[in-house]
Amino acid sequence: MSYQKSSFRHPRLPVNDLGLTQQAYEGPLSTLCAGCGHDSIGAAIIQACHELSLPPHRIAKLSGIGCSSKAPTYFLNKAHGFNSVHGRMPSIVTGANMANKELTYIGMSGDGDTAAIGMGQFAHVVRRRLNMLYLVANNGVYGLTKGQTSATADRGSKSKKGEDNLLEGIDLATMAIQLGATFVARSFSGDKNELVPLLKAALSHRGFAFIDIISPCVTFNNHPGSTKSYDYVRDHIETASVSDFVPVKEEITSACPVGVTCRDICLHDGSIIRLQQTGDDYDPQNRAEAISAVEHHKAKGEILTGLLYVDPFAEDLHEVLETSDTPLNQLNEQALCPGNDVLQVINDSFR
Ligand SMILES: Cc1ncc(C[n+]2csc(CCOP(=O)(O)OP(=O)(O)O)c2C)c(N)n1
Ligand code: SF4
Ligand SMILES: [Mg+2]
Repeated sequence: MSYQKSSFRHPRLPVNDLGLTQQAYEGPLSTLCAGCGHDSIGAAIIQACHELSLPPHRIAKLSGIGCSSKAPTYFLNKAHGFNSVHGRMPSIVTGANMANKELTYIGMSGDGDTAAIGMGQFAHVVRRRLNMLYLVANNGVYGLTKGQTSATADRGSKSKKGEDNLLEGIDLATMAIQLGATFVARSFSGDKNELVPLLKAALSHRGFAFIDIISPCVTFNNHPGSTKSYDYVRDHIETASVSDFVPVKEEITSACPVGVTCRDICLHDGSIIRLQQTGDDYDPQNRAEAISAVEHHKAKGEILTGLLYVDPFAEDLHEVLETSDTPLNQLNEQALCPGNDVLQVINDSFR
């Protein structure tokens, strides 16, 4: 169900390179609970896609089942959309991406959708390095089905009724790094300043980009004792590196602040991720270091956010499989059925 949203916007709203205001990237009014982190993620996606000047109709948003998977309804109204079965978004996005490599693919999932029923699918889409942005809106509960503890809930955190979670939580970010993701970050729905540049960098990355976004559920998991509440996350965040994203068209004008070390990582299209190193000299291009840094901070009760790992020049699945440059729906009959002579050559090659 969706309600009417006023279409009035200030006439002097800024436009992007396509001449579009942010309104062209919005969706209908959200029916999620007021204050749900998932809507803040939606707002960050709208801002990131607008600032990158992505044509909205060249984006495909896909999801599974859950409040998080319902959230794409409320952004990118003009994009292609597919709300799939619980935990099955990776299969659908793989099929769509293999058939048409020209769209920008955004998969939105939840911690239940990915870390439980969809875990097998998640592992393989990461391993295949599909060229997409995979987001998990991680609230530590099954929000849609009224707040059962999920597989990402931290050991020792308490449910709303006060029960201890006795089991170890799954860390999807370290898992994604281990499984071969080539861009991995963690962020917080309540920190747009960090999230928007990460989304822009992830959308510009060629290969499998994963962002684990802690996204509090205000209805079932925002109490004292929860480690996915707004208060807890704000008090325990440690940033690996503050990142800024400079698209290929723009000149880098911002100088590094005095006393801060900056590291620029150039992506395949020439755009740049600028990292301001904080206390530790964190190297996001070192897989082993990334995993141990996440574990090290977790052991101290901290949540490490920011860009955790990136391999800017990795191959994506299309390159590995040497797929057709032309989307399948644009191949003509001659290309699809080249005739008996070509068939004969192929058959001979197997003899
Ligand atoms: C095959 C199947 N099993 C179970 C369900 C019930 N179900 C719906 S959403 C959901 C969990 C959603 O949790 P999460 O992905 O974390 O999303 P959230 O609502 O927390 O954003 C479950 C178990 C279902 N819809 N389909
Ligand atoms: S139940 Fe939780 S996750 Fe679902 S919309 Fe409400 S606050 Fe968000
Ligand atoms: Mg959840």
